[in-house]
Amino acid sequence: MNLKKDEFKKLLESESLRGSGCSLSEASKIQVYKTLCTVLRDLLAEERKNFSDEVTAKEKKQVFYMSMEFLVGTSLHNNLFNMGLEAKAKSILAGVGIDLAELYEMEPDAGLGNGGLGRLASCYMDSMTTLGLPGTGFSIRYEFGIFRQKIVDGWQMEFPDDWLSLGDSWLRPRQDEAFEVKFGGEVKEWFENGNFKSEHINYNSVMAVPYDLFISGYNSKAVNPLVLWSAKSPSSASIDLNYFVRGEHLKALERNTMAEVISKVLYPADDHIEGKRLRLKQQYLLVSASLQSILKNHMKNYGTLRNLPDKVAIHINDTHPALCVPELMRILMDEYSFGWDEAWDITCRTLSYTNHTVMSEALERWPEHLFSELLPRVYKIVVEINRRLTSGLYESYPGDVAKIDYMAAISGGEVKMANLCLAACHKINGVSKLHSEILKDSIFHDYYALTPDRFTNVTNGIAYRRWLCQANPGLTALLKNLIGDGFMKDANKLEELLSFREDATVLASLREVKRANKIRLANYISSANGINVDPDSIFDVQIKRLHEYKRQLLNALQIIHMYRMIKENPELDIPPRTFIFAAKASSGYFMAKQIIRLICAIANTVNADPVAREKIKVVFLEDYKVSLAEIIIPAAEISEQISIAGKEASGTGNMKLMINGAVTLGTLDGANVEIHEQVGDDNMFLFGLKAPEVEQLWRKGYDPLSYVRRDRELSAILEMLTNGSFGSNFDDIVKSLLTNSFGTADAYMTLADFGDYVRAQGLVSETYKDREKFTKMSLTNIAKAGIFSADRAIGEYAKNIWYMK
Ligand code: 26Q
Repeated sequence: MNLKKDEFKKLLESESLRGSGCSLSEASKIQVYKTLCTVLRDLLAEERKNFSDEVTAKEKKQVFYMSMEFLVGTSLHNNLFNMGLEAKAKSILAGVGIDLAELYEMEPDAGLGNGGLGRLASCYMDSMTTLGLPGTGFSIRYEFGIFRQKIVDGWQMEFPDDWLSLGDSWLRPRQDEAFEVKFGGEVKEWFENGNFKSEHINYNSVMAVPYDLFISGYNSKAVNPLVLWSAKSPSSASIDLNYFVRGEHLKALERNTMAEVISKVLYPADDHIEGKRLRLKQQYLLVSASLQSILKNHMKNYGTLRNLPDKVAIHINDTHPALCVPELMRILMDEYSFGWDEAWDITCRTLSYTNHTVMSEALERWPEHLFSELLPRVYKIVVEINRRLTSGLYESYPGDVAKIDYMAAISGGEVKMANLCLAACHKINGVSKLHSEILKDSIFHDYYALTPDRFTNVTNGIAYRRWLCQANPGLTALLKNLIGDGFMKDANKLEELLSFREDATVLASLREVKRANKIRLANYISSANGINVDPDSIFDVQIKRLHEYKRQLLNALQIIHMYRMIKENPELDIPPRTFIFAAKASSGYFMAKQIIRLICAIANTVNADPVAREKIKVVFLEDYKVSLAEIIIPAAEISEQISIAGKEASGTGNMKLMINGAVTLGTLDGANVEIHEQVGDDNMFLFGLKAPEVEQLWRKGYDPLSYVRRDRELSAILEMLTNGSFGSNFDDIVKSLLTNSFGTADAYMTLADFGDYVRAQGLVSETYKDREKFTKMSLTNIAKAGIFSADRAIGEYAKNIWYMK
């Protein structure tokens, strides 16, 4: 951005005077922080206006990315970096005695998401903007984002994340552009001159107020908005006078607060679905307000909705915004008088859908009675969609009632959101090659067989300018020295690094950069956990949501094995290792919380053991979030990606770690398969059953006990979980591995993969002894990571799914 330092300073001084009533040099740190954010926000708002005017004038096609989650993280560093203002800001602030880095540290994360899916949405906003594509994100302005996690005696405790106290600075409210969203009530239906009519009556209104969070692009004129809806009760309903005049003043306000709870808090679950009324309200608030605003704007620009699919693409990020299907139908028919067939054609050609999971417990379904009571008009539309859908299916699969039931939008008293998307969307994609194949072969097979052309793959990608260039300035500077700065706009250029693979000086510099990052992380660990770790040990990290399928437990069991080996032979010749974990568990997920407790217990035992702690240390860092990931990832050397094959749709942490030079220790699952395609056997540590082998073993009948019987070491490790070796008992974990009576013991085959995992871990230790060799592996990973740029992924979405130029 073309802003001279003295102009920038002037803007800051005048905002300081306006907002804080004093000059920059007199302002407190918080005031300076807010001043800086406000100035940047207003600059972005101005650029946004220019960009949006250009898009409108040129009648460019726009994409709207609908997602219940955007894990934005912090924005100050990102915006200064993208706008080319970081050095100027630093020097202006230094002039008033403030270190810019301290302001970075003050900023709360905007944690409006749980994990992978939410962060992916944010990475995609960044790329769309850098590439100059007109894209708008739509989500909810949760007052409380993902909970803050504290660990007390190994137990996860959850605390509210009150991010708006400071995070508000980035948001620009548009109070007078709210949309009305209708809940409850009844539907009146009649015929008028032979035409079917319907009216939604006796409903409760909630107003959705938009807040813009402007997204900057790297060295780009484009600015895109992330629009966050906040629920507010309509002014007419804010106080119920009937109650008020009777002196029941609190009761008079009840309806008011009931409306506003809709956007209070993010649901902290990313694994199983909860059929909660409030969650459905959140989804409808997002969908209805967003679609109303898209259509209103389209009408303003084009005066018709007939060309909607040519000018607008609406993307459904997992099934959470699947209500887009019936809601778009509703608005087209009820508010713009379209007939069913034309409305359906427009709807199908406008909408596309990404699936992010194959786990059946995560496929959303809603009890029909709840759905019809809360959204009576939308329900009627779903019923009609389902009637037409199933009668079509009877023709394709005559008499196959089970199949039709499985594919229906409504069956067994439930509304099935994935099937609604499959019935309507013109494109459906998975998020890695393997995952997209699994969708076609298994869970979505019946739809795939009917319309194969609708199914496609877009392997996930990451905003590497955040995860490499901003988070790892040391490595970025080295790369610029070696290959120039072309890679900052074109990640494929990272491949030029390969020519330095045999260059001992470059390898030494790479090690030096990594060591500096490890020291930074070691300092963080020491201040956060009071544990001193050795920066010359291998930094081995597993950072992701806690879930049984991701198998943090497998990692933990292997650490116990290493601990036992060291106790048996204190002279054991292995390079010292620091195991670093960070993970939040869904609040109601008992087993996940037990696994956190186990990791913390192992940490306590190992770190206190004078012999073992010379060789291994274990650290569980609390409150995993974007800004913590930005500290851990640049320091990582081993990236643990050890999910059971077939369950991790893609993973994106694997890509962030790879581009920062960590070597993957993983199964052939999700995007690990494609990482392997890039770097080959020699530059990663593969182990474990492959997806088809997992399937086969299930069919054959998986017996976890047989592994324990065969392997005395394994049985000794499990015994330590129940005999108090780690302070307390972990009977529930052992039970989940061995004795579940429904044939679902060890559902994620931890014991089946244990042996091969131990072998691969041994190879990691052996390989690391040859530092030169290990550094070459690391270099190769950096060089080959370009394909995992979100720029590539967004390019594919734009071309193959959204049909944008
Ligand atoms: C659903 C209903 C009610 C409450 C919560 C939810 C819910 C919320 C979040 C269900 C799922 C999620 C998040 C899923 C997720 O993050 N999936 C991950 O998506 C990444 C991006 O594609 C992949 O890389 C990961 O493999 C996948 O696990």
